[in-house]
Amino acid sequence: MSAKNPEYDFKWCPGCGDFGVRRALEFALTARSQKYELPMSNNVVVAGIGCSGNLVHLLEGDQPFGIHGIHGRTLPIAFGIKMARQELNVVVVAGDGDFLSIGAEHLGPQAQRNLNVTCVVMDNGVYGLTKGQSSPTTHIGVKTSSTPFGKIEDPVKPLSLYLELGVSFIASHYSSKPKELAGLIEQAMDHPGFAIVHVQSPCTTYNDTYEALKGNKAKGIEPLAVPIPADHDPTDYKQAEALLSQPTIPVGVVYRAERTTMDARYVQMIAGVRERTPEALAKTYAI
Ligand SMILES: Cc1ncc(C[n+]2csc(CCOP(=O)(O)OP(=O)(O)O)c2C)c(N)n1
Ligand code: SF4
Ligand SMILES: [Mg+2]
Repeated sequence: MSAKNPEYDFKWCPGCGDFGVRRALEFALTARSQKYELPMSNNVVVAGIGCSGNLVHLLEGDQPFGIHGIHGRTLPIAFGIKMARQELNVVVVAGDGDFLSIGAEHLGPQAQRNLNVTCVVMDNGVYGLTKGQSSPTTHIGVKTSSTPFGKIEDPVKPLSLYLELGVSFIASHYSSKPKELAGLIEQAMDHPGFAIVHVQSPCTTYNDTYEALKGNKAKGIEPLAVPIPADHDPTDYKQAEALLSQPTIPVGVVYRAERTTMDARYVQMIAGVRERTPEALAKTYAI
């Protein structure tokens, strides 16, 4: 627990992948503050409810603003902040359940808006906080507390879903390399538009995927997480589609597209609006 939050009663389990994601976010926010000579208070972290969302209480060092909101509603909160305060760097942190189950309905609209926020999704393939129920990314056949005979639904493919919905920056990594992950989060924060960094963040208590992700030579297990080839062009949609058709988990930037952002359009619209008094406005409704 952060020394900044001695009253907050929450601890991650030993080895939880979210520790690495927290470190990566700290690196990325610090680097961004130094690069643009901005105070840490230029950043707002909007957290979902879940073990992952508790990251907002655990950050060390200079503190960004933080909102620990409602399960599944990180994106509406981030949308509100960005529309009111375009100068703030808004970062969403959420779990696979929060972002892809109850919160999934918000993905399409924010992708179409190209809302200029960065989302760091911690995918552990379960609902960790509520004791290990299956989530949208739990694989078929896996036994959890809510699927005692094995899950009978196919899993969601988050990266393909983001691409199909029109998310303009998509990156993927796992939690064990915080410095590398920080680099991706920095790129996502610099991207003008809706950016998602999807992180495999193993839950050591309910779904320990470290060995699968990193592989184990001694046991003949090939790593599931594989660096994206150097010749991959992330601006090419077809190449991104082809990359995501592989059974492995790509590590790096999958896709990137330059499009006008919602906040830029909003500022432009407001600049063109003629100011009117309440009386003049009321008259426009008169019959
Ligand atoms: C509206 C609402 N529905 C359900 C819950 C209960 N709940 C809290 S966390 C959670 C799932 C967390 O899973 P995930 O988002 O994957 O986060 P993790 O704990 O795995 O990091 C659920 C169902 C809630 N708090 N609020
Ligand atoms: S239950 Fe899983 S996700 Fe939650 S703190 Fe423990 S290891 Fe991490
Ligand atoms: Mg989860």
